[in-house]
Amino acid sequence: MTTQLSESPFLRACRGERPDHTPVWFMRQAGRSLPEYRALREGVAMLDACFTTDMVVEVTMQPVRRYGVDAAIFFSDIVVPLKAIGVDLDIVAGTGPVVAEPIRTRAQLDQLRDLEPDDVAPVIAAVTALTGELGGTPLIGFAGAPFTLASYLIEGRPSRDYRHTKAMMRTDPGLWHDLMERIAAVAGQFLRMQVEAGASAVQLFDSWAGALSLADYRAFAQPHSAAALGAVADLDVPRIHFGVGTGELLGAMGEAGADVVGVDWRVPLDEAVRRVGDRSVQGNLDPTTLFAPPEVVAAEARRVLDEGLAARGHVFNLGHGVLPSIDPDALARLVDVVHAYERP
Ligand code: 1CP
Repeated sequence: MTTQLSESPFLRACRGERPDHTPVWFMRQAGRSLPEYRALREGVAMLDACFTTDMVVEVTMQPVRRYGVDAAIFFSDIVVPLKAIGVDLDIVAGTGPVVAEPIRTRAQLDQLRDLEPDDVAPVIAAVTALTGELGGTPLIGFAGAPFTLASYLIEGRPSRDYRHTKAMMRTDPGLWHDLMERIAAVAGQFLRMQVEAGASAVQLFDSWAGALSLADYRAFAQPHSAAALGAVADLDVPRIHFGVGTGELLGAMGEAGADVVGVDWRVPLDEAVRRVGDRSVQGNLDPTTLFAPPEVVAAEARRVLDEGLAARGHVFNLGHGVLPSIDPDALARLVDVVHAYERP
């Protein structure tokens, strides 16, 4: 890793340092809200785009060029490694991931094999190409956490209540833990391949873990997230761990092996810091704030930055992803506000 990269504001903040400006990037910055993304994706299915090296490189670069964010998030999807090991699934426009035959039995679990480099060759080629193109800007690799991936595999599609997922968890804990172990292995393998190809940080997305109580999270999800994060523990890259509605889980998510805990907008960052202990935090502007006038966005962003001063390191982000209808100019202004912020 070059000095320019290892001393970048993003990696410094992940390590708990205070660079000259607070680094900022946005979950889902690459994608739907950008006209240049929509133009490129015209007539190309989401999963086809994810397996086309040139397209992955270009879509990952678009927000870096437009906004001057401090990190790039790799353009892919949490279901890509599952598709790559042969799970029959698609990403349906307007819905999200849909699995042809939801996984509910041990025989189906036994079909889930390890991820091999050849399965994701065009994906990993994009990581390599991006590392060159980005220069001193860090690339964040990512994977879905076992609980969130399991929710898609077991429900078969996005769910409101995760009834089949939780039913398996409670009625057949043996099957549940074996399935989670399998998924954690695949997620960990995917993270490791991205880092070995040049990604300089990783984020584990447990977007739907907030559906669990703290006790259930600790019993049924945390050990498997810890295993996925553990797969890159020896590679010396910061590990970010993020979920939505996970205020009560923040301490446990930190303990799973995160250097940085991602916080949604429901818990103020100074309170989040009390829950995660001696770790950096990432977040946490409510994405819908971006529909308000610029002066309101700026004031809310400064509040988040003020609250973030309680942390060892703070990476500015939204509390969840960019919504498709958010005006890109509002994001560009937000980056300027974060970069101009001076600590009191
Ligand atoms: O056709 C399209 O453009 C599909 C929209 C889309 C995009 C742009 C999907 C379908 N995925 C993505 C890219 C994506 N997904 C990225 C890279 C871009 C970036 O972040 O800038 C990442 C990191 C993800 C991760 C992802 N996929 C998560 C975790 C992050 C989160 O937002 O919570 C989840 C839960 C998914 C599943 C998924 N994929 C797509 C959709 C619409 C969904 C959510 C469906 C649901 O509500 O369950």
